Amino acid sequence: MLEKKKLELEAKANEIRKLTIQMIGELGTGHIGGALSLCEVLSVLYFDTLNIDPQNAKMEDRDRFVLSKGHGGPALYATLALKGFLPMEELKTLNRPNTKLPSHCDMRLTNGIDMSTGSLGQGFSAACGMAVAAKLDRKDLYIYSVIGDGESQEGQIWEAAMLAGSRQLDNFIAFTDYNKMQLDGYIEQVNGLEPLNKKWEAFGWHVQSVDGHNVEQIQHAIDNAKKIKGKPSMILLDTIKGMGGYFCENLVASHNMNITEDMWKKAVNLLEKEEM
Ligand SMILES: Cc1ncc(C[n+]2csc(CCOP(=O)(O)OP(=O)(O)O)c2C)c(N)n1
Ligand SMILES: [Mg+2]
Repeated sequence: MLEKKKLELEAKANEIRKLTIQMIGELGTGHIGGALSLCEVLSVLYFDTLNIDPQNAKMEDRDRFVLSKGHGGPALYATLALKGFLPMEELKTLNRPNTKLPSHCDMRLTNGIDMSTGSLGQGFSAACGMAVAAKLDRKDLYIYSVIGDGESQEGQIWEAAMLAGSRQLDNFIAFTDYNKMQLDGYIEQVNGLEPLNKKWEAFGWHVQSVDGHNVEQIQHAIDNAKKIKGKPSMILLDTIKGMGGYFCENLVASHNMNITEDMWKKAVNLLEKEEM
């Protein structure tokens, strides 16, 4: 990756992170931990990978992105605003009455959202169906989806995984936000996933593991995935829940927490200082 591109994607990830902290902070509560672990993958997808057009959000042959862990919505809204799908001012309406930006993604409300999600496991199955449909229609496009590690404890994930492997959906590229925590505990204590790479491989997937906060590694893994024929791809993102928020980083309680004005403003200031 060119140095210029890398710096651009890192800067976008930082913008997404700061906006996410501000949005949830202004609201005073929300799923901050699982939103902040997504910033780098969203930056790479929206500012490098996806064939999408903010002027034509429903373009028929666009790539699709499904945030299956729908509670990460705020980070995706920040990304969509930076990309031009939403006015920036709209971010202030997060999860307020009559908003178009509910805490969990809703395709009926938000420009640029391809699937309503929040009931864990369902988004990934819908994404798998989109990949089947694209194959049947002989469309030259990719379906991307992010699932959570806690979400991977849902049986429905593995039904879709089995179908994608069996149908050899090489147009389907998925990521696991492997932040080692779910709603109220550590993944390994609640219901361990390891060896996760071998499980995906056994379901017929091509698997890669990368640092989920390194834009270069994520982009490289997507490039590799696109070269694989006859298999869907899983990219395991080694991430930190609450990444970049001084009050929530690597904290189980960051799943859904209350945030004061002091907390979010200090967090944004600290991130701005790091940029200098
Ligand atoms: C079917 C279903 N069961 C339970 C929940 C409640 N829930 C919301 S988020 C969450 C934990 C998800 O953990 P993970 O996928 O690891 O998310 P992250 O760590 O990225 O926030 C749970 C159990 C839900 N949304 N859907
Ligand atoms: Mg998790």
